Order: sequence, then structure tokens, then C-alpha cells
Amino acid sequence: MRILLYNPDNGVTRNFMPHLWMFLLQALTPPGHEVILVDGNTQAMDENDMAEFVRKRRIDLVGIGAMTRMIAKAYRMADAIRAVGVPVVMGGPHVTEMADEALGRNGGVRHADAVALGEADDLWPRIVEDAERGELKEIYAPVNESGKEVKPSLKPYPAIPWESLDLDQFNLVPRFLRPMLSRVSAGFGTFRLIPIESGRGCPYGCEFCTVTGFFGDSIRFRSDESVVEEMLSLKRRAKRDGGQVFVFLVDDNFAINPKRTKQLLRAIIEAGAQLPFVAQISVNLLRDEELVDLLAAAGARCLYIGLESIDPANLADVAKGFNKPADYGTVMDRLSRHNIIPMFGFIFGMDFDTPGVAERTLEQTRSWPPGLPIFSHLVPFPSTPLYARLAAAGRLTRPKHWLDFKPFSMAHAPLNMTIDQVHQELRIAWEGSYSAAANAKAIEMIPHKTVGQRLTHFIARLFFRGIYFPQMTRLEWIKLIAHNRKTIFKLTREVFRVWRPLRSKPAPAAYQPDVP
Ligand code: B12
Ligand code: SF4
Repeated sequence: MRILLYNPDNGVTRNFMPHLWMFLLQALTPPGHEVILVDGNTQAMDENDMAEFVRKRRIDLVGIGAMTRMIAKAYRMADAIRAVGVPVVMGGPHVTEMADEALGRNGGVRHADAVALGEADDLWPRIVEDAERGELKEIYAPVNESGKEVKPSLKPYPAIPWESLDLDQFNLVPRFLRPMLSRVSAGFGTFRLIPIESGRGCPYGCEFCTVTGFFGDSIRFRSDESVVEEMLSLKRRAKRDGGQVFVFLVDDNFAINPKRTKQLLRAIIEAGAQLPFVAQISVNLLRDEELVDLLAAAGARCLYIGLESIDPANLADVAKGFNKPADYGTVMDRLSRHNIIPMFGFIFGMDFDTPGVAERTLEQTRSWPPGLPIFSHLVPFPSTPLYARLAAAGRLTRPKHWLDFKPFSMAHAPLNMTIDQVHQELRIAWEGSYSAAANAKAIEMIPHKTVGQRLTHFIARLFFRGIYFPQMTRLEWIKLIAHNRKTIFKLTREVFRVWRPLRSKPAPAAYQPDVP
């Protein structure tokens, strides 16, 4: 069969990283089938394009995976595919929670022929075989003969053939810049952010999060050897392409078992498998200085931390009382000393938030070394304890918000603010963090860092700003560059001052960036 694995965009925003599930299912597909990957974030398609693609490429089966915020688009695409007679299997967090919706069992339209619930590592080969025989079942659940749920072990873990995969669609360097940048230096024309996982599961059970419910609170790890081998393989790929590979370790809490994480980091260092990477770790675990030393030595360049709120009452309310706001500044300092850029998330619209929450939060963040903040509102995802609580209290204003996805638009009534006030606070926080003045200030705050580190931080700021203020067109980018021209001019002058003496030396085959 010719199988298409498709991850939609949500029609509004774009993601910057390929999704691991596609590579994983591709690697788990039984031999004898051709698997084509399409990420809607890099290859924009509408329903007509998709129907045409499926017809022209003679696709026999389509697998679609989607988060809640992409599900409306996923359903539209699935409908278009089914209309040309090709079966659709859907999987991922949303349809796991809302299988009836995808299968049209709740009185709505049917979008999928089959749904895979939960982790599909062990289910996928069976789904492919059933599809080949034309005997797809409606629901595939990861259960044993006695109906008990079985989580896949990550030992063994399939080898994703990074060295031979066609990764063209995942190059983050804009197409029109590639030829020019490749001429500057061999490694400039390609930059790929590659997802890999070292483990699954998080036992913390924060009220708004789907992870504990989906992956379970029993944590499973890959072997150190398999992670190291994957990093080495990516390193070989980067060398071969003469480009950059930046790894996103997608574990929800990469240091959930600090002893094991340290062991893995040591294994990476010993094998010389370091690649620049970003990981997600909760703030309580980053009090550990040795852990941060090892993270930096193993290649960590950024860490994402869900700070959520500066108000302990809010944190306790969403079962995240293990975050101690008093620790935030110390952890940010520690990361900055290790040249790791902190990326941190705040959520507004929690029950103890009141007007002015943005300014109060910004006041704190301004006292820390500069990082990359992300502000969102509380989102009641289906099947979370938060959703159940708000539904029971009659506070959901858009109970099926995913069918009408609007970025940064609340779906429930907060307790001590209005919905409009929360939206207003979000705007203040984003504007206050990523205006041209805020960007300039952030770069001024790190004069002791190398120009490469400051440049990286600045470029990251431009991209992060785009999460709230979408920069989807060339014109929007031009405006952004014009607004930030002073900082750009200053950094460019420094870059030339540092690089001019180096120009006489021969260029290395693969440029290794001087990033923080
Ligand atoms: C990496 C990641 C991101 C990346 C981008 C996604 C990417 N390109 O991978 C970044 C950092 C950008 C991101 C951003 C966001 N994320 Co995110 N992210 C993750 C994370 C940590 C890992 C995803 C992953 O690769 N997991 C490992 C793979 C193996 O698991 P999987 O994707 O679930 O796939 C398995 C099954 O679901 C199934 N499966 C999946 N697809 C398919 C398809 C078929 C056909 C089949 C058969 C099976 C199948 O099989 C796979 C193997 O078992 C998850 C949490 C998690 N641990 O999954 C959150 C998660 C997906 N994100 C989440 C959220 C909420 C967000 C944000 C909205 C956060 C925010 N407030 O801004 C943004 C939105 C981004 C956007 N613009 O769309 C939620 C989604 C909840 C939901 N119901 O939709 C999750 C689950 C975390 C959570 N806290 O609940 N995220
Ligand atoms: S610590 Fe992170 S991954 Fe774990 S339950 Fe809380 S929000 Fe979810």
C-alpha cells in the first residue's frame, strides 16, 4: 500500500517542528509499504489540494494525527480524503479523548474510518495489516486479551532512519534565503529542529494537562544506548548535509527521574553525541546544580519551563503547587550562567488572577536574565480534570472550542476577571515582552555573552513574538525587521567586527554555531 501520514496545521498558526509520531509510525510500518509524510505546517494544503494529492499519488490509506487545536482542520481534511474513497485512520491526543466525535457516533458527521486510542506504537502494524485486507475496525485500543490497558515499552525502541529520510520539507531556513546563505558558509543553508524522545509519562497530574491521563503516571524510558545512537545518527546526518540539526527532546519532563537523566547526559557526553538541544523540565527539578551542569555540557541551549503563574494560590488551585515562585529567579540565573536560554510559559485566566496580572508578571520577569516567555490563557482540554470541573460549574462558554479554533480566545468564564480582560492582559504581556524596545533591552542585558549568543537570542525573540503576533507574510517580516532595525544594526556591526579577521581562514566543512 501507499500510506500517507498527515499532520495538519490549524489553518491559523504554524508549527516550527515536525511531529515525532509521523517518523515513529513510519519506522513501525511493516515492510512492503511506501510511507509518505506531509506536515501541513510546511506544506500548506486545503481540502481540494489534499483530495488531488491523494488521487494523483494513488494513496491507499491516510493516517492523520492532531492535537485539539488542529482537529477542526484535521476533520475537514479527513472528510475530503474519504470523499475520494480513501480510508482514514485518526490518532493522537484529541481523538483518544473524543473518539465518538471522530467516528460520528455523537450524532455529528463521521470523519474517520478508524481511530487509534492512546499510544499507537503496538497498534499501528495491526492497523496497516487490517487496512490492507480491507478489514479496518472502528477502534483500536492498546489493551491485552483481558481488556487491560497496556502501555508500550520503550525498550526496544524503533530506529528512525534519520540519515536516509527525506527531510527537505523540514528545513527552517526560508527557501529564498538558502542559496545566498549556503554561499556565506557551508552550514548556513539548512537548519532542522528534530524531535526525539527519551521517555514518556509524567506523574504530576496538573489539572489542565492531558499528559498524565494520556501517557499514564508510570514513566517509561528508552535505553541510554538507543538515545545516544539516535543522537549520533543525527550528528552524522548534519555532517553529511553540512547543515545544522537542533534536537527537541519532547519528554514532558526530561528530568522527571534526575538520577536517570544525569546518567543519560553522561552517556551522551562520553559518546561525543552532543547536539544543541532544547528540553522541557519543571522548575522544581532545576534546583539541582549538578543536573544543570550536565545539561549544559551535553548540549542544552534552551529549556522550556512551565512556570504557569507567579501566584502560589493559582498554582495550588491547578495542582501545580510544586512550582515555587520564590525559586523562579534563582533558576533563571542558574540557566543563564550556563548559557542556557530559559523559555518559560505563563497561563492567565486562572481563578485567582485579577486585572493587572500581566504587569505583575512582567515586573518579575524583568528582574531575571532575559528569556523567552510564552503567555497563554487557561484552556480546558477534553478529558482533563479542569474540563470536568469547569463543565460541572457551568463555566464553559465554548464547550466544543476545538470545533471553532481561535487562537488566544478563552473558552470558559474566569472567576475574578472577564474574558475580555484576560485577552487584554495577554496582549499587554506579549507586547511588553517582545516589542522592539523589549527586544533591545533584552540584548543590552547580556553584554557579557558572545555576539553569536546574543544574535541567537535576538533571532529566537523574533520567532517567539510570532506565536502571538503571527508573522505569516513577507510584509509582516519586513515590518518586524524595520521596527527592530536599531538592534539589528548593532548586532550586524559586531558580527562583522568579529568575523572579518576570520574571513582569511579557510571555512570549516560544517559550520558549528557559536550559540549559547
Ligand atoms: C513537542 C510538543 C510540542 C511542540 C510542537 C509539536 C510537535 N511538533 O511535536 C511545541 C513545543 C511547539 C508544542 C506547542 C504546543 N503544545 Co505541545 N506538546 C508537545 C509534546 C511535549 C510532545 C509531542 C510528542 O512528540 N510526543 C511523543 C509522541 C510519540 O506522542 P504522540 O504525539 O502523542 O503520538 C503517539 C499517539 O498519540 C499516537 N498518534 C499520534 N498521532 C497519530 C496518528 C495516527 C494515524 C495514529 C494511528 C496514531 C497517532 O501514536 C503515537 C505513538 O504512540 C506533547 C506532550 C506529549 N508528551 O505528547 C505536548 C502536547 C501535544 N502539546 C499540547 C499543547 C496544549 C500545546 C500548545 C497548545 C501549548 C500552548 N498553550 O501554547 C502549543 C500549540 C502548538 C501549535 N502551534 O500547534 C498538548 C495537547 C493537548 C491536546 N489535547 O491537544 C500536549 C499533549 C501536552 C499537554 N500539556 O497536554 N508542543
Ligand atoms: S508537570 Fe508538565 S507534563 Fe507533568 S502533568 Fe504538569 S503540566 Fe503536564
